Amino acid sequence: HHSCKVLVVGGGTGGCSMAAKFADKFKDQVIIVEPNELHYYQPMFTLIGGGIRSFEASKRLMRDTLPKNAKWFQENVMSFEPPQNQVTMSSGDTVQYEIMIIAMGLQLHWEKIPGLIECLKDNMSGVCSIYGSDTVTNVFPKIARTKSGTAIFTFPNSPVKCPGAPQKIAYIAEDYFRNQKVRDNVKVVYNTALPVIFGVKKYADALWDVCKQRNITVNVQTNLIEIDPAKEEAVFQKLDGSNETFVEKYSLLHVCPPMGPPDVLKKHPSLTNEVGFLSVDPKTLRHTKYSNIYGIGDCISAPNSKTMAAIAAQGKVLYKNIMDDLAGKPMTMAYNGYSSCPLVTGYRKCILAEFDYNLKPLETFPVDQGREYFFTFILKAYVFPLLYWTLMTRGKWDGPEFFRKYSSMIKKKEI
Ligand code: FAD
Ligand code: UQ1
Repeated sequence: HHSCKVLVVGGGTGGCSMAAKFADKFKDQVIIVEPNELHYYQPMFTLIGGGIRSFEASKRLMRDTLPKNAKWFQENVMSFEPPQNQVTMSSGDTVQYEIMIIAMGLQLHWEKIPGLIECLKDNMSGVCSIYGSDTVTNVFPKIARTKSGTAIFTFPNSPVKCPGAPQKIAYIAEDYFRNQKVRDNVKVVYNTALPVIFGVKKYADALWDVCKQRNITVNVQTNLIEIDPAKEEAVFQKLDGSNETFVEKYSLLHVCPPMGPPDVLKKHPSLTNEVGFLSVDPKTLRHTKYSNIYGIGDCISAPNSKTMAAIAAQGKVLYKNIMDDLAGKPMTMAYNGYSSCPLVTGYRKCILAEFDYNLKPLETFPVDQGREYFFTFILKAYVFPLLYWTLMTRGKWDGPEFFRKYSSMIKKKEI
């Protein structure tokens, strides 16, 4: 039975970066509970799917990624006992904490689409997904094999991590078909359960233009509900109130699976909101009921877009707020909902969306980021991964706020 000053549940992006920050401050007083042997840089999965980066570049040993001056238990948290400031791990051991940070991410629900799991396992089927560490390497071979028919890309009826990724892979595949001179024989379709192509109007307008120019069919309020592997047919349901279903034949089907908060969290209604996300104040990121519990990343109730870029901004706020609180001072920092999504639109271009809780653009660079650029593609493919492994996992990357302030000064001087 163990105890610590700061307990971090989950050693992914949010957990690792927060553990690193606190382990620097409180040496050997931080415990991380994380079951996985490997740590993935998930934003690279999109590029692996496009044959742009290697799977190897996306993964490291968890042991080499988590901070050395913290204690790691390679286990699952099985239950929370907040009144006792305690969690129980898979071994049956308990950990007591002064402060707990929950960073458990999202759970993928492959099982919610009948037919999906068996199709993904079948190398000969046209069904693939960049969302799983065990499915991502199959994506590029399946795209490369597609020479005719319909390539369908889906977005589910649930919150997802990196809501741009399901369409990025569509743009990359479309570009690939073009380069391979098979584009005329392949119909490219993006079917999304959402009523919009993207939540922020400025970037949505830009993406509609991309789709129109490149003859990509976009169907909104169109939700994948089943796959028939034998017939190579996907079943969709319209979410426009009619609930009508229809089938579409595919030669390639890229699926973004439904997602939701981890089951372990859902078991504890006192910790979550009505749909099972960790209930935190959207500004301070402190739990709404328990004052020594905090949350970061994909598992929290804050209504930001769930990305790594958001976590960088959240981490800065969370660290400062917890330090203030420990010092008996009021919390002074508020998270503004910053999130960012590098919308890769082809092999050499990208629209770098950045925005806040109000879905208003909040751009870093002194250019119009609603347009496609090569430099933003280079950032996404080569600079952000480097930033991640060298700075963010060590608790030393708080997002581009500093650059943003600097470039808005440049912009103002221009006027
Ligand atoms: P995760 O990093 O998923 O970590 C959660 C951790 O909690 C896991 O390691 C898990 O093992 C652990 N855990 C779960 N249950 C338990 C338990 N019971 N006990 C202990 N530990 C547990 N973001 C961007 O900013 N830009 C992008 O371009 C981008 N592209 C993406 C593309 C794809 C295909 C994907 C999948 C994601 C992308 N993201 C992107 C999103 C980004 O990767 C995630 O938002 C981020 O990694 C979430 O971090 P997290 O710490 O909340 O969760
Ligand atoms: C970011 O900070 C980040 O974390 C390393 C990402 O993760 C993959 C991102 O995709 C983006 C866009 C950012 C934001 C950074 C800049 C310079 C705009």
